[in-house]
Amino acid sequence: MIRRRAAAVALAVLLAAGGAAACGGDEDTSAEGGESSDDGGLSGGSDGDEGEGDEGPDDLVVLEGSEVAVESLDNTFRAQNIQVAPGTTVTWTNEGRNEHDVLPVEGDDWGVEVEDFQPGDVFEHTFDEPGVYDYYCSIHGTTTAGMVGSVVVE
Ligand SMILES: [Cu+2]
Repeated sequence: MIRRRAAAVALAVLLAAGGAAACGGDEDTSAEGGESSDDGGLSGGSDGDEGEGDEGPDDLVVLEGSEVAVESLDNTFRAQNIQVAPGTTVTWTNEGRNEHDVLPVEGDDWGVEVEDFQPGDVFEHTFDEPGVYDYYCSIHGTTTAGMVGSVVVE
């Protein structure tokens, strides 16, 4: 969503400025509602530099709206696991300096190859059917580890 995107851009600017805090600043502020069961809320608020190590499948970010965004940055998808309503268009933007791809773990009816997902590139797909759509970047991950993500449509 807009705010999250802005935050990512700000982070990218920071990185471009030479900041070494590569994986930090994972703001959860765009997660709708007050159900921050995993986090207990952003305590501190000191420009959090927590790293993003343990975003598991439990860390499902519910995104509302007909169009939602996922960033591909520093070899992670952010947010990694999202939940959207059927008919939602999910947009992946390569915000970092590395090339990536977005490949479904099952099937091949959506996704983007590396040549079309260079830094600055955008890929979007509309998910009409309810289901769990796991995906990964074959350059920085496998189907089960590394640069992986999922879209839960329900
Ligand atoms: Cu990648």
